[in-house]
Amino acid sequence: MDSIYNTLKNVASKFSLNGEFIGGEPYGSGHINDTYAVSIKQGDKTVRYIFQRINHEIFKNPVALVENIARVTRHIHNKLQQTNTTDIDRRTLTLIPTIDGDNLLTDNEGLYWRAYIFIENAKTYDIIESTDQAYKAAQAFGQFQCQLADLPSPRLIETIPQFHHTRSRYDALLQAADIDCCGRAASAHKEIAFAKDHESVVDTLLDLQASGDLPERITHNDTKLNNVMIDDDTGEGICVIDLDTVMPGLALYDFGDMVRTATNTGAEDERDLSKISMDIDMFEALTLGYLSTAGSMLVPKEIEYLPFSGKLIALEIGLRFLTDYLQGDVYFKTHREGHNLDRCRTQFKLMQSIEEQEKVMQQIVATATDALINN
Ligand code: ADP
Ligand code: GN1
Ligand code: MG
Repeated sequence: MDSIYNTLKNVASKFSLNGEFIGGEPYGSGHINDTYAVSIKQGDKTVRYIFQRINHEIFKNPVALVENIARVTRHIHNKLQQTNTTDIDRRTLTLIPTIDGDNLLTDNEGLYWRAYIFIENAKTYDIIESTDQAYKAAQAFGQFQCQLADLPSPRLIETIPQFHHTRSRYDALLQAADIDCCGRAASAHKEIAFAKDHESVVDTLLDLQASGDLPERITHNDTKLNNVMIDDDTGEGICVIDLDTVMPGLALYDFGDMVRTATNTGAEDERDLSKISMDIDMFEALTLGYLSTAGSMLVPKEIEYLPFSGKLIALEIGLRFLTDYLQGDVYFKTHREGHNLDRCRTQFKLMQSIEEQEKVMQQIVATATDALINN
């Protein structure tokens, strides 16, 4: 038996799963944690669970992180119960406790594990397939923000401080380019120049937050399309997942990351940049879906900056991929040489495409907002 099998078997024995471990395999395409689908025989049924080894190089305080997730999922669970929802464990993540009653397991090697109920009959998508999917995903992320608007205090902990602080991301890039520890800056000189040319964008939302025009909310902060499960039968965005970065943030960071991932006509790591552009129909679907759930909660500046947010987040994630490339690929999982540079290039190409279409995007938001007010 291989070592993953033995590791998962050992980890499974520490969680309250009431059954016999059958096997497990790596699952999904996330860039940060190690995710596994694990099968457990319970009576005559085989039931799957998601096991995740939390990347503690990135998430420095896994105990507090899982406590955030427990609070958030409990809150949503209670809300769903109040509306007599029947399939609650498909509509919010459900942590499985360890046999000691904790939400987190520390194994013999000091690695951190958690387990979730597996949401069956639903999938995540790395690349969008239809405008309907964009609408439904945005609806789900908007609903998630609304569900958390009345989470009781205390404030959630910041699992990664300054996660969406675009100015800090920009400064980190300049520093990495300056130090050039891996001798890669020359191969990325065009991308570094692109970043410098767009410095004027990086403070926009931070300034609006500082002036009080944008409120702090509880946000997801990683609203990639593949962080919402889409129901196989109904196409509904049934459950928002990947809750490691749920913390105080701006609603626009969430909408921006939806735009970055759901409107891109190519893959995040596509090498043929002629395939990368912003699909305006997807943008319209995202706008309508998001406003259908979160619209009544948003303040005017949040609505006004919806088109801008996609451009900002494409730039910000591009800066992060580029920084990681220059630092030797120490943050994001990579699967080939130059992977992070390829990812950076798609983000910058996407940003350009958004800039070219910003006027139309603004019209779409204006029309959608009028419709919201008149309904
Ligand atoms: P990462 O932080 O590495 O992106 P995720 O939490 O997003 O990890 O999980 C990776 C993938 O595993 C998701 O894209 C999804 O396909 C799958 N997944 C995660 N949680 C569940 C779940 N509870 N049920 C079914 N699939 C899940
Ligand atoms: C990471 O975990 P995953 O793959 O959903 C990253 C996001 C980036 C994204 C880029 C904690 O998300 O911030 O936008 O990759 N998550 C973290 O694809 O850094
Ligand atoms: Mg994910």
